[in-house]
Amino acid sequence: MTHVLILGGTTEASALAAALAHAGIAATLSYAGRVANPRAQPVAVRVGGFGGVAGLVEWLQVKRVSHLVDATHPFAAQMSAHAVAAAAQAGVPHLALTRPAWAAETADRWTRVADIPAAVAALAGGPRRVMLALGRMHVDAFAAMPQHRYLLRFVDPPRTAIALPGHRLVVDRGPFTVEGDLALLRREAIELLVCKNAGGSGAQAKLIAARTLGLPVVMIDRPPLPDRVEVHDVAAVLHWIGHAADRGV
Ligand code: 3Y8
Ligand code: NAP
Repeated sequence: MTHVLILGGTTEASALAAALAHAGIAATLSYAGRVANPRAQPVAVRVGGFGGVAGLVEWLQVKRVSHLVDATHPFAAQMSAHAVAAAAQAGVPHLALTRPAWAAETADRWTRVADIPAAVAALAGGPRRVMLALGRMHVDAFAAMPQHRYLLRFVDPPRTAIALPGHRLVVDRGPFTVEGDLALLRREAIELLVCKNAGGSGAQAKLIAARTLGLPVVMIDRPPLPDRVEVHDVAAVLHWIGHAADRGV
């Protein structure tokens, strides 16, 4: 009996859920519970942490999961490490559905940095109008560079005060559009963009808009992820599920 667990929270996870629902393959999409109203899905949804690797192993066993697809965001490194470990312990086939990292094009003015602290350090210097397109989780680190005027974009209104003097906040969820992000960067007279190398299409609009406006970008490289088999499209996942089923898993 096939039951696919999708670790979600990305455009690709939603596309996979739609394909599995269309194919009539039983699936559950899992959210961490980070935002108030995660996108509705055409498959069963569960929300919240599993309780570490042990909790995920138990969930895989109790729910008789036949295939685990990690379709989380490339910066969800802890979830991805837990998924590899739990799948191995539970003997459940594991596949990652990811999107290739963005690569700078000739017109791009990227400064690549390794992580959030390096992105903060890259903002040393005189005051500028900076868009932090990082969501809510890492904003406080930028209080170390209070000289800038920051534009923030969150999925949900903040639950606590934002420790950044002189910030503007936009509450909006992607996927975003190039025209929408062009208008935003122009309206806010943004001079520098800080973002993660998420890859994919859902977060890419701001990069295309920055390129159009000739804006510099501080690009945060992805954290290290465990070794695993990765595919970049839904069709490859469906094939894997079909093929894995042939192996009687
Ligand atoms: C909860 C579930 C789908 C998935 C859509 C993608 C695209 C739109 C663009 C900017 C960058 C950012 C952020 C972003 C994008 C997609 C994708 C993506 C970036 C939702 C969602 C959940 C989250 C969690 C949220 C984080 C935050 C990051 C905002 C759903 C909407 C900045 C990542 O408030 C919080 O705690 C938010 C936390 C993790 C990063 C952060 O550090 O704050 N995503 N985003 C998932 C869960 O609970 O498990 O409602 O759809 C999903 C999406 N957000 O199905 O269409 O595929 O990446 N998400 C980044 O890429 O830098 C916004 O503003 O330009
Ligand atoms: P993370 O730091 O890698 O994971 C921290 C803990 O959150 C995990 O150990 C797990 O808790 C729980 N968790 C994470 N993703 C989960 C999921 N899909 N289902 C159930 N539990 C989950 O994760 P994160 O970076 O906070 O990302 C959380 C969610 O937001 C993920 O769904 C991710 O795809 C999505 N997202 C993240 C980003 C980003 O920039 N980080 C961007 C877009 C979307 P337990 O240990 O208790 O199991």
